[in-house]
Amino acid sequence: MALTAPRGERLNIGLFGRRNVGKSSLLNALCAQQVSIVSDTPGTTTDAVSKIYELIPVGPVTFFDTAGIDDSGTIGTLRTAATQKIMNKTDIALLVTDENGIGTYEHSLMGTLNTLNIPFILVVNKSDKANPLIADKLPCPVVRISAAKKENIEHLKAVITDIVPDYLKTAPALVRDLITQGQTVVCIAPIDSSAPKGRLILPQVQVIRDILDAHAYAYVIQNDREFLQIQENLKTPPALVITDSQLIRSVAAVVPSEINLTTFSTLFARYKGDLKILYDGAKHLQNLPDNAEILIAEACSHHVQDDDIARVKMPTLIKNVLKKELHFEWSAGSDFPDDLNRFDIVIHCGGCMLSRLETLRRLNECVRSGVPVTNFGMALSAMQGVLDRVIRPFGVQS
Ligand SMILES: Nc1nc2c(ncn2[C@@H]2O[C@H](COP(=O)(O)OP(=O)(O)OP(=O)(O)O)[C@@H](O)[C@H]2O)c(=O)[nH]1
Ligand SMILES: [Mg+2]
Repeated sequence: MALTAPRGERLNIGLFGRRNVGKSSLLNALCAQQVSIVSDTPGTTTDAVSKIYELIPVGPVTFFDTAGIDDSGTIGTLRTAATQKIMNKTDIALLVTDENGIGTYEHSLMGTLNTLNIPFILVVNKSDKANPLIADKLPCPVVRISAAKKENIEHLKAVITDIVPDYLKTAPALVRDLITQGQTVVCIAPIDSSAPKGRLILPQVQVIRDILDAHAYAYVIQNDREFLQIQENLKTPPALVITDSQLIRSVAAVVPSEINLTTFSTLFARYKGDLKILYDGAKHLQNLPDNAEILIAEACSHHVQDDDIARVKMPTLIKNVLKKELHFEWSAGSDFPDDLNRFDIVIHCGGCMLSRLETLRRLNECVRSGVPVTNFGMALSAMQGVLDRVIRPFGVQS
């Protein structure tokens, strides 16, 4: 099971703490294997070690054992930038300490983990040696273990399971919460040269399925002209119109303003990611300075077409609208840059190849690096002046 689970569904669990507290020993105890080198010389782990593991009862996880950091430091003096990078992609953190309990470093790290919105557990190791006094009021569960003697490891696994936040476990609805039984939804899916032969693309199929699950009626058409034609046939106006982002401008021009209108990308921004983060990112596009550095990130690598959205359409549109000197960089596949903070904004693809967890993790990485992030569809809407209209059905406030 562990090795067949989709990579994106694995939780990233990071082990952080001072040197020599027993992080590597804990990793070995959790995996019941000798994964990471243990020694009594402080600073044994210098580069982060990752280990894929089926952690029962948590599920598939990737552990990251990091280089220890000295007590004197705060997060600003992390011994290695690598540890910070690991933290940026951490879903759950184990803050490991030893018989010395918690001091300045642990308090500083707790503050950082809170700021970064990373759920964490304080793991007090070496309980076979001593049981240090730990303050009652900490913002996290406290688990005392002995990694060397493999004591209380099962309990720690149970606590890890408990702190997995709900938003990582369950996705919001795709569209069904926006409609009710018996209503009509118009879906606009252009069949152009970029459409796959003989079928619809997966996001369109998923939306139609969700409409059917809501026992509402899906009308599937190709463009704004067809919308005008079917409008005459409909006795009551549609509850919602969902269009491909590339047609949003012409569709917005013909759909009466009192009818809710959105795009497939916006639905997926909420379903797969975080609508608020992506909406804020899209609004930020207008504020980009001259010479802004823009990262266009795609989750898959594919053959680049002449009118490729990432390489051609998106940069051209943004340059035309903003009338500024802008610099673009591209990333593809799993190749998401570590040094995100050199960008002024990240524009990500819809992430149909990424799981929700993987998408959220990328958004978190941007937020944690202080970089606004949006997606292709919402950027297209923003650049065509219809961002607030496509957001309206969701009631998201800026
Ligand atoms: N008594 C006792 N010793 C432990 C325990 N866990 C680890 N140790 C010892 O503590 C020392 C450091 O363990 P490591 O696992 O290498 O510690 P680390 O946090 O990975 O250290 P760095 O990689 O240097 O940051 C080793 O000598 C371990 O044998 C424990 O539960 N009890
Ligand atoms: Mg180590």
